[in-house]
Parts: sequence; C-alpha cells; structure tokens
Amino acid sequence: MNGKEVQQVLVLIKPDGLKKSLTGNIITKLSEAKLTIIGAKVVKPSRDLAEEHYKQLKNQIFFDNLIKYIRGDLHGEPYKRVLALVYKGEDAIKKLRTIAGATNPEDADPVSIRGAYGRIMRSGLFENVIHCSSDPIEAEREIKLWFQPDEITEEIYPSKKIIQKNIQAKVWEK
Ligand code: DAT
Ligand code: MG
Repeated sequence: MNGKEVQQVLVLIKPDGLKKSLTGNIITKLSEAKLTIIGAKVVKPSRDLAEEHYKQLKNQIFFDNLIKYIRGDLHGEPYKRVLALVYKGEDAIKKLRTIAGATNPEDADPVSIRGAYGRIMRSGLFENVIHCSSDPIEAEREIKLWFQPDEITEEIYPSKKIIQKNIQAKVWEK
C-alpha cells in the first residue's frame, strides 16, 4: 500500500471558519487534494457530541474552551454550528492535513488553511478553522460519531438494517 491506501477523513469547518466566511475558500483549497466528498451536513454539536469528539483531550487545560469553541459558544449565533464533510480517496489523511496545516496556526505553513486564517485566542486556545481526522482509526471513530450510514453515499464501513419501534421522528407537515 505504502501511503496509497484509500482512506476516509472527517473534516469540520469550525465556527470561526463559518464566521469569517471561509467556507468556499476552504472547500476550494481542499479540492486540490482531488478527493471525493461522500458526506456533508451542517451540525449544531451537542455537548455530548463535542466532548466525545475531543475525548482524548479531556485532561488538557484548554478542554472546556475547546468544547465551547467547537459548539460556537465563542462565536455566537448564527455560527453555533459546523459544516461536517467526509472525504474519501488515496492517502486522504496526509493530503488533507497538509492543506490544513499544523495544529498551532503560528507553526502552520502560511499558505495552509490554518496558517493563512488561524489565530491564537487570548485564552491560548488555537482557533484553527478546520478539523481533519489524524489517522484511519480516528477517522472511523469520528465519522461514525458525526454521520449515520444513510448520510454517506458509499458503504465505507459495514452497516446493518434494523427495524426500530417507538422511535420519535420529525417529518414535514405536508
Ligand atoms: P489537530 O486538530 O491538529 O488534530 P489536536 O487533535 O491535538 O490537533 O487538538 C484538537 C484541537 O485542540 C486543535 O485543533 C486546537 C486545540 N489545541 C490542541 N493543542 C492545543 C494547545 N497546545 N493549545 C491550545 N489549543 C490546542
Ligand atoms: Mg486531532
């Protein structure tokens, strides 16, 4: 395989990316990787979703701020949301993380997304515009957290059909 493995990646355009009107720029920049988008939706992350997403960082001093950040509490309405995307293709993780740039915007290549648009907040938190999964195991965990199988155009991980009784659902009135 040697880096040519087909991978999936969860990308989140974080609330600062939305507030700075960077959605189009970011998607254009990520398209340089020549991957396929196989899922996309706007999500208002619940506290549980945000904490589960960043659970490896639970012991970091910036964890509470990080949860506020990803939920949009630091950016206010109408930015309390993220654009969640799933990309698929050869070597997708490395390609997208290179375009995204280093975690710390000060260390990031100036032409990367984080280098060009990220900043360090007064609290010390890195406000770095996008999230990209870091490895295939994390990507699978994150994609399964943010998306249901039917929301992705391809069968990327095994799924099963079940019949759910007494499940409340919201449907259009007409
Ligand atoms: P990445 O998003 O590059 O995978 P990560 O998973 O280590 O980085 O951290 C998740 C987010 O937490 C990161 O995008 C910004 C914030 N963060 C990480 N390390 C930080 C630090 N040392 N100081 C402030 N914010 C940090
Ligand atoms: Mg990470």
